[in-house]
Amino acid sequence: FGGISLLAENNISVKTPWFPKHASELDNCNHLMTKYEPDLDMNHPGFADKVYRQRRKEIAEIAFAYRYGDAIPRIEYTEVENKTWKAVFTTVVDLVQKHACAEYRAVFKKLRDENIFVEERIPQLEEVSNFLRRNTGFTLRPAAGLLTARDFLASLAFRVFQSTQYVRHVTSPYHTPEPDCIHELLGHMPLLADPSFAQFSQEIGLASLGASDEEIEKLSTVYWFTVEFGLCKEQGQVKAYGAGLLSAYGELLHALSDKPELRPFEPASTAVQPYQDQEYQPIYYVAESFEDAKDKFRRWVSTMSRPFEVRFNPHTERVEILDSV
Ligand code: TIH
Ligand code: FE2
Repeated sequence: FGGISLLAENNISVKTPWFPKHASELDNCNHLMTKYEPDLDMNHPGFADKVYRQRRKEIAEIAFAYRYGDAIPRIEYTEVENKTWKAVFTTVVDLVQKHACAEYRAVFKKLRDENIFVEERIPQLEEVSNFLRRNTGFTLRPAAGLLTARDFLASLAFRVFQSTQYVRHVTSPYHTPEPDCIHELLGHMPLLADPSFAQFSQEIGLASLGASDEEIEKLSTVYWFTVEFGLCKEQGQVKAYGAGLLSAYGELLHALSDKPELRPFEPASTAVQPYQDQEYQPIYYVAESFEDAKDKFRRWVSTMSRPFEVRFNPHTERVEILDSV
């Protein structure tokens, strides 16, 4: 394959940070950022709630014990947890029709038709993982909380999405600053089952493997303004595709109001825009389409400094390293 040859692993420069080469090595990619944990953050709505914190610990243990190849353990969600889900789900059902992009709406309908998304109970990660597998080959792994950008992005390279399994505190159903399974399910799952979007997500992941710390920061910023908070055009209208918008009714309405600033998605400038993870975003980026976002992203990634290329082999679930010089 003209000019490109397979590189032995020990030929990678010693300066390249370690990265997983096989999906099983994602067992090592579970480092947490602790900034929004209910135990540590006094502003967390669960800070004073002992029962809530105990529940979070129980569910976190499942993620820590999880190993590649395991089925994702089932959680018996409590009545309160299911009630929180129902509150968010019923609002999202109404808003989606008007404000979500067509790709999201299509999969959302499929998830309802297959009885995976129902009002009364929180879907199990295992059933959603199986749904994704048959649509785009994505699968889920349980995560104990907010992961480091490097670990989280690395998993995307293998079409693996690390998903939290606990539920936000019942007193703040419509917005939480940390991810929870309602955000993962309503925000992320529909688009991970869309082929074009799944490809885009995986490419961000592939670009992150072995990247420098500065490049990881840029990639996670691009991820933030696209996968988490992206807007896109659809027949002259602006629609939401970002997961943080589709799981949080307050911010969705804010994003589509005349308050925030909207800018065209341009990876080079988007990647260096400081972002806001406590409150609503003051700035959103609008993509022309997923295909256009992918094209622009590819062109930008090709300007990055990594001295090798990577390619995912889905048959072996292995990342192959290609010398690009
Ligand atoms: N703010 C989102 C919600 O309330 O559903 C959750 C998050 C999005 C991005 C990071 S955390
Ligand atoms: Fe998210």
